[in-house]
Amino acid sequence: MRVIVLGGDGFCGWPTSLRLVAEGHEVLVIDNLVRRAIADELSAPSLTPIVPVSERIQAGNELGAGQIGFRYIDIACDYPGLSAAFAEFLPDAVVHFAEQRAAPYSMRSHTHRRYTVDNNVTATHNVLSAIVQECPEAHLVHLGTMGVYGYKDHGAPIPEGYLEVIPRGSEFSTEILFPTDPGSIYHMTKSLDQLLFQFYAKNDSVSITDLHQGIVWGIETEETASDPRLVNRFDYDGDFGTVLNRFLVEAAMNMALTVHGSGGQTRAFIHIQDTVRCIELALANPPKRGDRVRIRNQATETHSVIDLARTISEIANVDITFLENPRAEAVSNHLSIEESSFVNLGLQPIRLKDELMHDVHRLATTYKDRVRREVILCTTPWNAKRAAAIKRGRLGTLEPPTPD
Ligand code: NAD
Ligand code: USQ
Repeated sequence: MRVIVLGGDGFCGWPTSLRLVAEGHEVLVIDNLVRRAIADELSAPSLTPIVPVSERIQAGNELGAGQIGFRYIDIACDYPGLSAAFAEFLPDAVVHFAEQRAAPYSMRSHTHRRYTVDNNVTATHNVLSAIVQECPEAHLVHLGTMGVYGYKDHGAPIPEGYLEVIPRGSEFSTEILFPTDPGSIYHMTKSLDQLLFQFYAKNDSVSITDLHQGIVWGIETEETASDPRLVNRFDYDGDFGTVLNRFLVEAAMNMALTVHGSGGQTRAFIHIQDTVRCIELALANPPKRGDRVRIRNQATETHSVIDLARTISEIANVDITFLENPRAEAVSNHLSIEESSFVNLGLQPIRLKDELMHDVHRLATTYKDRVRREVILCTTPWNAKRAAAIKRGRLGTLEPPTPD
């Protein structure tokens, strides 16, 4: 298959590109390297020493089976460049990772809010438009997020995209997109993406899979671990570090685990190796042109933040600290999702309990000296109320705070 990977220099995009090459596909990575630039802006480089993209690509080509190439294109700002790349490469499939993906970063300031919306929504629309213009047969696989649905209790598992409703007074049922209720500017852009997909699937019969992914954790995949030049990026700072990966680093550093609020927030998780596998499975099972958007929930486990903290605290013998939550989010929630789609296609999920200790050990032994403690705390309040709460805040207590 000929596959374009948009955002192929990032945390999920790089291991996916390598897996596709290892499987013998021809891959073109397109990236504007903005994630590397944002790491400089935040003075928070990847924990792992990632090499320049040209070296990565060279090493990727030594993997064997397939070929990998690279183009530097800003897919939100350079539509002519993007459509020319599509016209030249003529992909069978396009995998779209190229968005600003950190919720806290999207809530930093008006500049960051506007950047996130401009970048993500325009990027997605440009990709759809370029597919219609240059390669209408191509299958688009997009990385969406479980967080589009928000974290109120739904009373039933969140389905894979659609909800059956019978409008009052009607005798007929219909299926609508499961209602979104995003909790950050970033998550809102993923809700907006969904409407763009719905339109282009209907109007232009674009074949689209939208993967509603949970929080990705873990350090490496088979391919990224096979050569130091192929090492994946790993973020642990207050904006881009995600909760479980941050806890792994904190444990490796013998620091207390930073739980926001009481830790009752329940979220969906998936290991990076399973992310890569799910994308392979999605590519192998495209919806037919003319079908509605295929939405798959891409997560393998749900856990509350406090349960994760307790598990890691036990295995690594570190404390837990409860911090005033900078985010405006439910103090606690239940979360249940339908997740049969990928298991039915053959996914055998990696379980958190089996891998955690391996990752803590790997971080502690290999990368500990590169950790910058000053970037760990999450400091961006999501609204004025949260800013005030942090000012009068309770940092570093060892008992859970009482809910607001
Ligand atoms: P990342 O920031 O590591 O990678 C994104 C890549 O896209 C970066 O290399 C960046 O330079 C590139 N990019 C961004 N805007 C671009 C533009 N305008 N033009 C060209 N390249 C651009 O993020 P990630 O963790 O790899 O996430 C990839 C996707 O998966 C995102 O869409 C994210 O929303 C989704 N996702 C991630 C997670 C997670 O836990 N990491 C969970 C659920 C969903
Ligand atoms: N949290 C802590 N302590 C920390 C860091 C986070 O308690 O040190 C809490 C947060 O307050 C939040 C939860 O952990 O309640 C999850 O935070 P996160 O940063 O791990 O995840 P999130 O902001 O939701 O975003 C991440 C990715 C995003 C992806 C999303 C999937 O950055 O790209 O879309 O996970 S999901 O959450 O399913 O929407």
